[in-house]
Amino acid sequence: MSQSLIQPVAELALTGDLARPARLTVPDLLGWPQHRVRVTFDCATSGPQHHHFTGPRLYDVLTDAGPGFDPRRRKDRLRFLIAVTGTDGHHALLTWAEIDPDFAHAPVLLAASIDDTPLDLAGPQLVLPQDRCGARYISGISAIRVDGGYPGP
Ligand SMILES: Nc1nc2c(c(=O)[nH]1)N[C@H]1C(S)=C(S)[C@@H](COP(=O)(O)O)O[C@H]1N2
Ligand SMILES: [Mo]
Repeated sequence: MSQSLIQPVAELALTGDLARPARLTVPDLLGWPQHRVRVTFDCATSGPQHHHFTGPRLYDVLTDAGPGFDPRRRKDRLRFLIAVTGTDGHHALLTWAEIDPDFAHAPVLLAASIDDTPLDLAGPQLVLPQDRCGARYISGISAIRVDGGYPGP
């Protein structure tokens, strides 16, 4: 009856080499420690953009999903890729080592809000303060796949 009034809630699928694959909404992301960052990035078509974002660390969310490496062996993590896809098909890769505190420790966020506007309906946005260019700031994230490739020796 009132079905047409129900707003679609964006869901993010965490899949791949994970012990605990999950489907997360933006409100679910508020369950991790929240970080706030101000960033400037350059867009090739519209120039410098300034925003502030809040949300959990990508590292914290993915670690809780149980990536399939031996956490005691640092070298075992180096084969893992993180593939991030938006609802429009925009797609980018990170490596696990990029966000791992034992390696590059980049403070990448899975933002739940942009400029104090919640992203509940649009879906979370990837925030990479280390990037000069805006192209990996994927908005409307629908899927994150963790891929360990071939097991190491
Ligand atoms: N889903 C999705 N996210 C995206 C893009 C896109 O095409 N699709 N473009 C990227 C690019 S090139 C830039 S510069 C920033 C633009 O962010 P803004 O629209 O807030 O300026 O979003 C990034 N995120
Ligand atoms: Mo851009």
